[in-house]
Amino acid sequence: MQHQGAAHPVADTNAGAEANVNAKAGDSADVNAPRHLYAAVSPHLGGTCQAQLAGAVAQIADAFSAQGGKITSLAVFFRDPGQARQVDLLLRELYGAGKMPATSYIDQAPCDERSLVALEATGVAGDATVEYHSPQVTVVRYDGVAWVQTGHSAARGHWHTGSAYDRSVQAMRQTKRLLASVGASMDQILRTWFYMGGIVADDAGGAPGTQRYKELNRARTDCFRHIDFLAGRVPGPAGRTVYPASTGIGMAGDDVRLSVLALMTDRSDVLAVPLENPRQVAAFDYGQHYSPQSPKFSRAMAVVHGDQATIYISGTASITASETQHLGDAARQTGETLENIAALIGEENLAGHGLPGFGTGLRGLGLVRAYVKHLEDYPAVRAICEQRLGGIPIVYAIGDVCREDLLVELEGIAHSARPGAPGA
Ligand code: 3EB
Repeated sequence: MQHQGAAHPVADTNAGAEANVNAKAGDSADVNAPRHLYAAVSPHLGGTCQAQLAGAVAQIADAFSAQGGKITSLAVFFRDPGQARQVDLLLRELYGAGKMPATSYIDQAPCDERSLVALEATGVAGDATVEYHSPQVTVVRYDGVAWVQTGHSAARGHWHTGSAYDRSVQAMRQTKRLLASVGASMDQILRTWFYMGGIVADDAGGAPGTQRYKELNRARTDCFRHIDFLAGRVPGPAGRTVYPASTGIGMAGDDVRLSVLALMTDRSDVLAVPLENPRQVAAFDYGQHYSPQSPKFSRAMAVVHGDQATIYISGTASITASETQHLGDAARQTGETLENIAALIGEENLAGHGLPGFGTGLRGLGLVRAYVKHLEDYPAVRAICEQRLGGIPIVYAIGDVCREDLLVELEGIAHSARPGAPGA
């Protein structure tokens, strides 16, 4: 029987926020088996950015502790990026020394116009230990596996100068340092999030006529050229193309930021399998007209541990083959995007990638993030997501998708278990 980890929406509460919480995976008889927790909060009761933030942080803490869990990462979406410093200080105060999760600062306005800030959080419950190394690195350990999540510094870095290419390289170097601080390395990355101000604009700091996103792709291609991602963990013939799952998305301002998730383990039975979408051309094979150096990412990354799989789904849009579908129609683009995700994580595709039994459907999703290009499309995008995905945690934020004609992009995390697994 097809199966996915139980979803337990446990909190939808007071405080004027939609704290939407989900526990996924580890759906075994063992109550101590590690479980992934997800939450999204978009406060709407007024007050200052700080007040909304404090309320949302408290709600996430309550919801996760009700599951016996702890927070492992936080993504903060700002209406006013000028608030980043204050928000960072407040978060340090709220969490306390040595207890702040890896935090990403994303200069994208929440779609709900009442929200000055929106939060997305991941957590873990059960037999897992959480190490809060710094506000930029959390390590989660269970079953001999360490998951490393990195975030950003809230300080507008003085090093943030120069071209889009240089900034992209700097973001990758910074990530390399953060990973090294906990003994991890770039080749252990399975998921990247690239946030770029002015992503579809010309690069003022670079050669005339170069688009910033294309410069990001050039920098990523140069940096990734020498990295043998997830070597030894990917089944199949050696030398195949392996890139992390990814999101590449616009934000306000002109910064370039990178968050990553990496996997450290000595266990040889933990597999990482990059997934391509049967409905789409691989992004790394996109034509030159799209970007001279193609975007180096996989459509998803499935991490298989025992009978469980966690599938990190890249930013996905209304593209089939390599063409945008439904020009100008955000509702139909959302539907097409969900079809793409369903095909990507479906049994046929997983079996085609050597993972029979690990397929799931939209019901397997534990967390989704929706990037909407134009605020006016938010009601339609949200209606379709809620209709197809139910009450799972979703943050909706305004983000420029890196092709002019794409109006919406969705990413997420899905969980599945092979039938016959204990408790499946
Ligand atoms: C697409 O399918 C949409 O540059 O890392 C999606 C996910 C997109 C990741 C990236 C870009 C990236 O091509 C754009």
